[in-house]
Amino acid sequence: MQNITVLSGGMGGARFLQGLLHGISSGTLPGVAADARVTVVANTADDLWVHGLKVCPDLDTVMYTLGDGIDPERGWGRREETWSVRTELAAYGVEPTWFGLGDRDVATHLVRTQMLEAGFPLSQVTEALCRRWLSPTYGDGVRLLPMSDDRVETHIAIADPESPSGRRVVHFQEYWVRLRASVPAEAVLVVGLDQSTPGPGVLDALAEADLVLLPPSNPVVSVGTILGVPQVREALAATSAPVVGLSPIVGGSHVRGMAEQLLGTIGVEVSAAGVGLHYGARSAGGVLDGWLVDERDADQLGRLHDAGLAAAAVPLMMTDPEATAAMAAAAVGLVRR
Ligand code: FO1
Repeated sequence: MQNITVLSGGMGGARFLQGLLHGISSGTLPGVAADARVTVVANTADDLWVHGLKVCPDLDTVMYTLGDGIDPERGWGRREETWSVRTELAAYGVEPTWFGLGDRDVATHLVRTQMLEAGFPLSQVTEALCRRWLSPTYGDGVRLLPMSDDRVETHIAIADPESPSGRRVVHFQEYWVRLRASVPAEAVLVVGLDQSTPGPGVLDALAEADLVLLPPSNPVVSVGTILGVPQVREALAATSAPVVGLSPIVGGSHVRGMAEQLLGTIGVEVSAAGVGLHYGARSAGGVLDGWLVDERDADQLGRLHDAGLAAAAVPLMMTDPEATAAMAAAAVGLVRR
């Protein structure tokens, strides 16, 4: 198995990629060559223009995590970070103060914003940033592709008694960072998604893959948005590669983030089987061939098998790269011909 394509959000996807790459380099993935290449197709709908800078949280979390620049506790932004710019902006009373940019992180956004304003597409900007963060460690073994070069942004409709419609819409980052997903999301609106085109290399990465993996990223606002880019679903349905996902819901709730809230919003059962059935079996018009659930959810395997999915129950806690590599090995093993 030479080419593995991963559809990734931020923290969950980045942590899974760490384990996948650990498994590849240590030769513990059945049938996967030690020089297998990984292409990451990352969600860009969490992106935000703030203080005149383009911030791409999921791209940066993958890039910093694989480049060992991530702050391991936060799961986003840089390790050994300082916050002088954030403090100075707040001293000027400049909003939003609820979204913090670290000083080191600001340099990434300055480089990205300058390149975008010079006319480079996000895919080429990302490639340039990855020459610093990924190439020294992985050479051309890892590629990070934005799902699209077009502007796509997730917004959330929340209740607002003051407004005539009884609702108002906030950017996903405000919903998550300022509101901590503490109020019901009445609707998820991904602005620009229907008009977006897959970024350069994305459709080829799906068509030429020997394996496609859906890590335990948010099935609504991360993997869900990638699947919503026109032509991506069709490419998944058409690829000769097996497609395997890992459940982000364990024991009925998300491990981290706000998947629970958003699954409810789109009417999907908050369970390991619920998400697997939501993605659906390729044999029934969905996108999956296999689905891994945590051991605690083994009682849900029957529903998945009935839906035409290969399924197994394995430990799904990404506690360290070895544990995560075992999850990746289980995913490969599930569909190995
Ligand atoms: N998350 C927070 O909880 N608070 C922040 O102030 C914050 C700032 C931030 C800046 C850059 C960046 O790349 C990510 C940042 N995040 C912050 C995390 C971000 O909300 C998440 O990484 C994703 O968007 C959700 O998956």
